Parts: sequence; structure tokens; C-alpha cells
Amino acid sequence: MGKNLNIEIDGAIAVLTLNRPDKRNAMSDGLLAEIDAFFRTTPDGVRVAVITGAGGHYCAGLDLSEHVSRDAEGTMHHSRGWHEVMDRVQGSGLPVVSALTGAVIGGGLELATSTHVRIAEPDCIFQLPEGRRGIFVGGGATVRVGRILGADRMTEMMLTGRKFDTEEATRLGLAHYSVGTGEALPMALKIAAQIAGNAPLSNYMMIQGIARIHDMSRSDGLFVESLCAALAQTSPDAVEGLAAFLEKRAPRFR
Ligand code: 1HE
Repeated sequence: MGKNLNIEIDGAIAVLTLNRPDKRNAMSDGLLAEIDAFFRTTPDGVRVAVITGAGGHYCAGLDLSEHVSRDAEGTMHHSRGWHEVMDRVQGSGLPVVSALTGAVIGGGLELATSTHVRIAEPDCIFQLPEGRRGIFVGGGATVRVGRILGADRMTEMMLTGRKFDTEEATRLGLAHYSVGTGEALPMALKIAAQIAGNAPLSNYMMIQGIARIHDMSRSDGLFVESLCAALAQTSPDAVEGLAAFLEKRAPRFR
């Protein structure tokens, strides 16, 4: 267990709890480093990660008390460091499910949109308040939030600093599921278990392939889709998955 991140592993599922409740789980350099360390060397046997926050908030974004002391060069390196960590969260090979409560603000939204499944309780606040703080996003929001909302709506969200509630955020795609109070983590664990039951290579292709293909031209994307299909469909798990379907039983993947 790290100082800022609580990690609990139960079988195939690791639950990572951002653990700075006094600061509404604001992302300090230390917390970012602990998230990075987990996704760099994901423990053997873990197939899916769940990220949540202690104390009723997911993450209140960049720790503003640390930010004040950075100059331009330091801020550039810091932002590039965030990009590296958020890329690792998205692309370590582990599917990641977020259980969202309270603040999903600034860098908190950048973290959430680096994860693959987002489940939100009714009290969530989705906001990019950087304009109000005299700063700009730096943890990947222009790319990840921008692709979910589109440049037009993200610009409006930042200009106005408006807060989206869970219903609106779900409608817009910032969250995928809207659930009742106290239900996000249980549902995240349930969905994580389902995902852990998929063939690992299929999960890997979903995580690695789909976002990349989105960045490609149509013809490159279609070609890479065929490569992913060729690898997945000739794997031992495909033999097992298809046999299980025909024999009307649950598959037993690697
Ligand atoms: C913090 C932070 C933080 C809280 N950095 N200390 N993020 C923001 O601009 C969001 C700023 N925070 C808030 O809007 C509110 O704190 C909340 C809506 C999240 C929660 O409100 P509340 O009333 O429950 O708590 P609070 O009293 O505002 O905050 C409790 C403590 O957490 C308080 O410290 P204390 O010492 O006075 O007890 C706050 O200062 C502290 N705290 N949020 C540092 N973010 C890669 S670039 C990304 C750029 C960004 O993320 S910008 C958006 C930053």
C-alpha cells in the first residue's frame, strides 16, 4: 500500500483507491507516481483494474498547491509526464473501470477519460475549471475529452467552466453508466469481473486497437482491424470461445 494510493488485489481484479480524501484526492506528483508504478508493472494474475476515490470524491484534479511553484519549463515537463501516465493507464494492456463519485474535475476528468468504463453516482461533478484558475488543461483533456465531446462542446465547457451533472455527463459520453448512490463501486467490480472473463487477447485488441484505429485513415484503420482479427481469431482462446458457444457452455480462457 502506497502513501497516496491504496491497492487491493482480489483474484483477477485490482482496486486502486486514490487516497488523499482531505484534498479531495487532488493529484499530487506523489499520487501520479504511484498510479504510474502500478500500471508500469501490473501484478501477475491481475486482468482488470478498478479506480475509485476515498472519501466520496474521485479526483479534484491537479494539486493546485504544488502547481503554483512551477515555471514554464517545469510545467511543460509536468504536463508531458501526465500524458505518459495517462497513456499508460489507457494502454498498459489492462482494462480499467472507474467508479466515479463527487469531483471528477480537471485532471480528475483527464484520469477518468483515460479509463475504459466509467460508472457515475448521482453526486458527480464533471468540470474543466482551468479557465477559472488562469491555467489550461495539461493531462490530455484536449485529446480525450475533446474526442468524446467534440472540439466545439469542449471549448464551450472550458470557456464557461460549467459543471455537468451525472445525467448530462452520461448523455454526453463522459460517463457510460449512471447509477444510484453507493452503487458505483459494486457495479464496477461486477463489470470488471465480466471483462476479466473475456479472452485476454480480445481485451488487449479492444484497448490497443480501437483508440489507435480512431487516429488512422479509414483505409489504414480497416487494414489494422483485419490484422487484429487475424491475430485474435487464430488464437487458442478463439478455438475455446467458439467451441464453448457451440457446446452451450461457458468458455475457459487462458
Ligand atoms: C485541493 C484541491 C486541488 C480541493 N488542489 N487542494 N481542480 C479544481 O480547480 C477543483 C478545486 N476544488 C474544488 O472545486 C472543491 O474542492 C471540490 C468541489 C472538489 C470539493 O469541495 P468541498 O467543499 O467538498 O471541499 P473544499 O473545502 O473545497 O476542499 C477541501 C480541501 O481540499 C481544501 O483544503 P484545506 O486545507 O482548506 O482543507 C482544498 O484546498 C483542498 N483541495 N481541491 C489542491 N485541486 C494536468 S493539468 C490539470 C489541471 C487541473 O486539474 S485544474 C483543476 C483543479
